[in-house]
Amino acid sequence: APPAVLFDVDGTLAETERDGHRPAFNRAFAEHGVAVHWTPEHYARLLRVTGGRQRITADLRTRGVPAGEADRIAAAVHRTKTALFAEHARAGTIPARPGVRSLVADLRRCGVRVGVVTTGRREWAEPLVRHLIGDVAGELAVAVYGDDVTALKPDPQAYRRALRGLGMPSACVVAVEDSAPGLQAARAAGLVTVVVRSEPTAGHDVRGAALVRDTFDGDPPLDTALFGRLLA
Ligand code: XBP
Ligand code: MG
Repeated sequence: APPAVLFDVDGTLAETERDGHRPAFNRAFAEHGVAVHWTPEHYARLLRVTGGRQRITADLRTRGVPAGEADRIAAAVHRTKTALFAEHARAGTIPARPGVRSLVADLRRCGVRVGVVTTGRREWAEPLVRHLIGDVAGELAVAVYGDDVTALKPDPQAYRRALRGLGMPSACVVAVEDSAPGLQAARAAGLVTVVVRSEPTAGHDVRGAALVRDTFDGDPPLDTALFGRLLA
């Protein structure tokens, strides 16, 4: 069996984008009097830019807002978005993707260490992860957030940090991701990666994944034995 499995958060543990992040961005735009509203279709394209603040800046730039002003607006709007989504996450009402909890339970029963690697902000990600699969004070072996790194996914920095936290070489660890940038980050850190595609990442190029699924349920089941075979 693999000694550790590292899970991405957004799109992997939960479908956070559609009912979570996107409405929070839109509410934050409205609160700041910024005349921008992201539709699901537009937002799916914007997900190519990782990091919420960077995503806002990129969108404003395409609307002709000068760089300095775009950065300033993005910082303010993103602060509000982060607070709004953190409140949502703390309420504990965001469900895990079907099959996630049973996979994590199976891994733990077999002695596999479980961690999370996200480049989203700690302010919302920590409470969300706590409700879904626990925290580092309890059952999580390691947790890396966007605040812990200087370069977001697809940069491998967050995964390298998690490996240091685990004290394990990449050869003993499987990553679970839903997106192309996440897969690139994990692969660049040397990890065997399982991709379970989510709603907004259905069309992503995920070549290089050891296994690609559209759901956590399915045949053969994603379990400790299957993850172990991927490392063998
Ligand atoms: C998720 C993201 C994040 C969230 C927003 O990517 O791209 O930017 O959409 O989070 P991944 P913040 O699943 O690969 O981690 O607003 O906190 O940046
Ligand atoms: Mg993701």
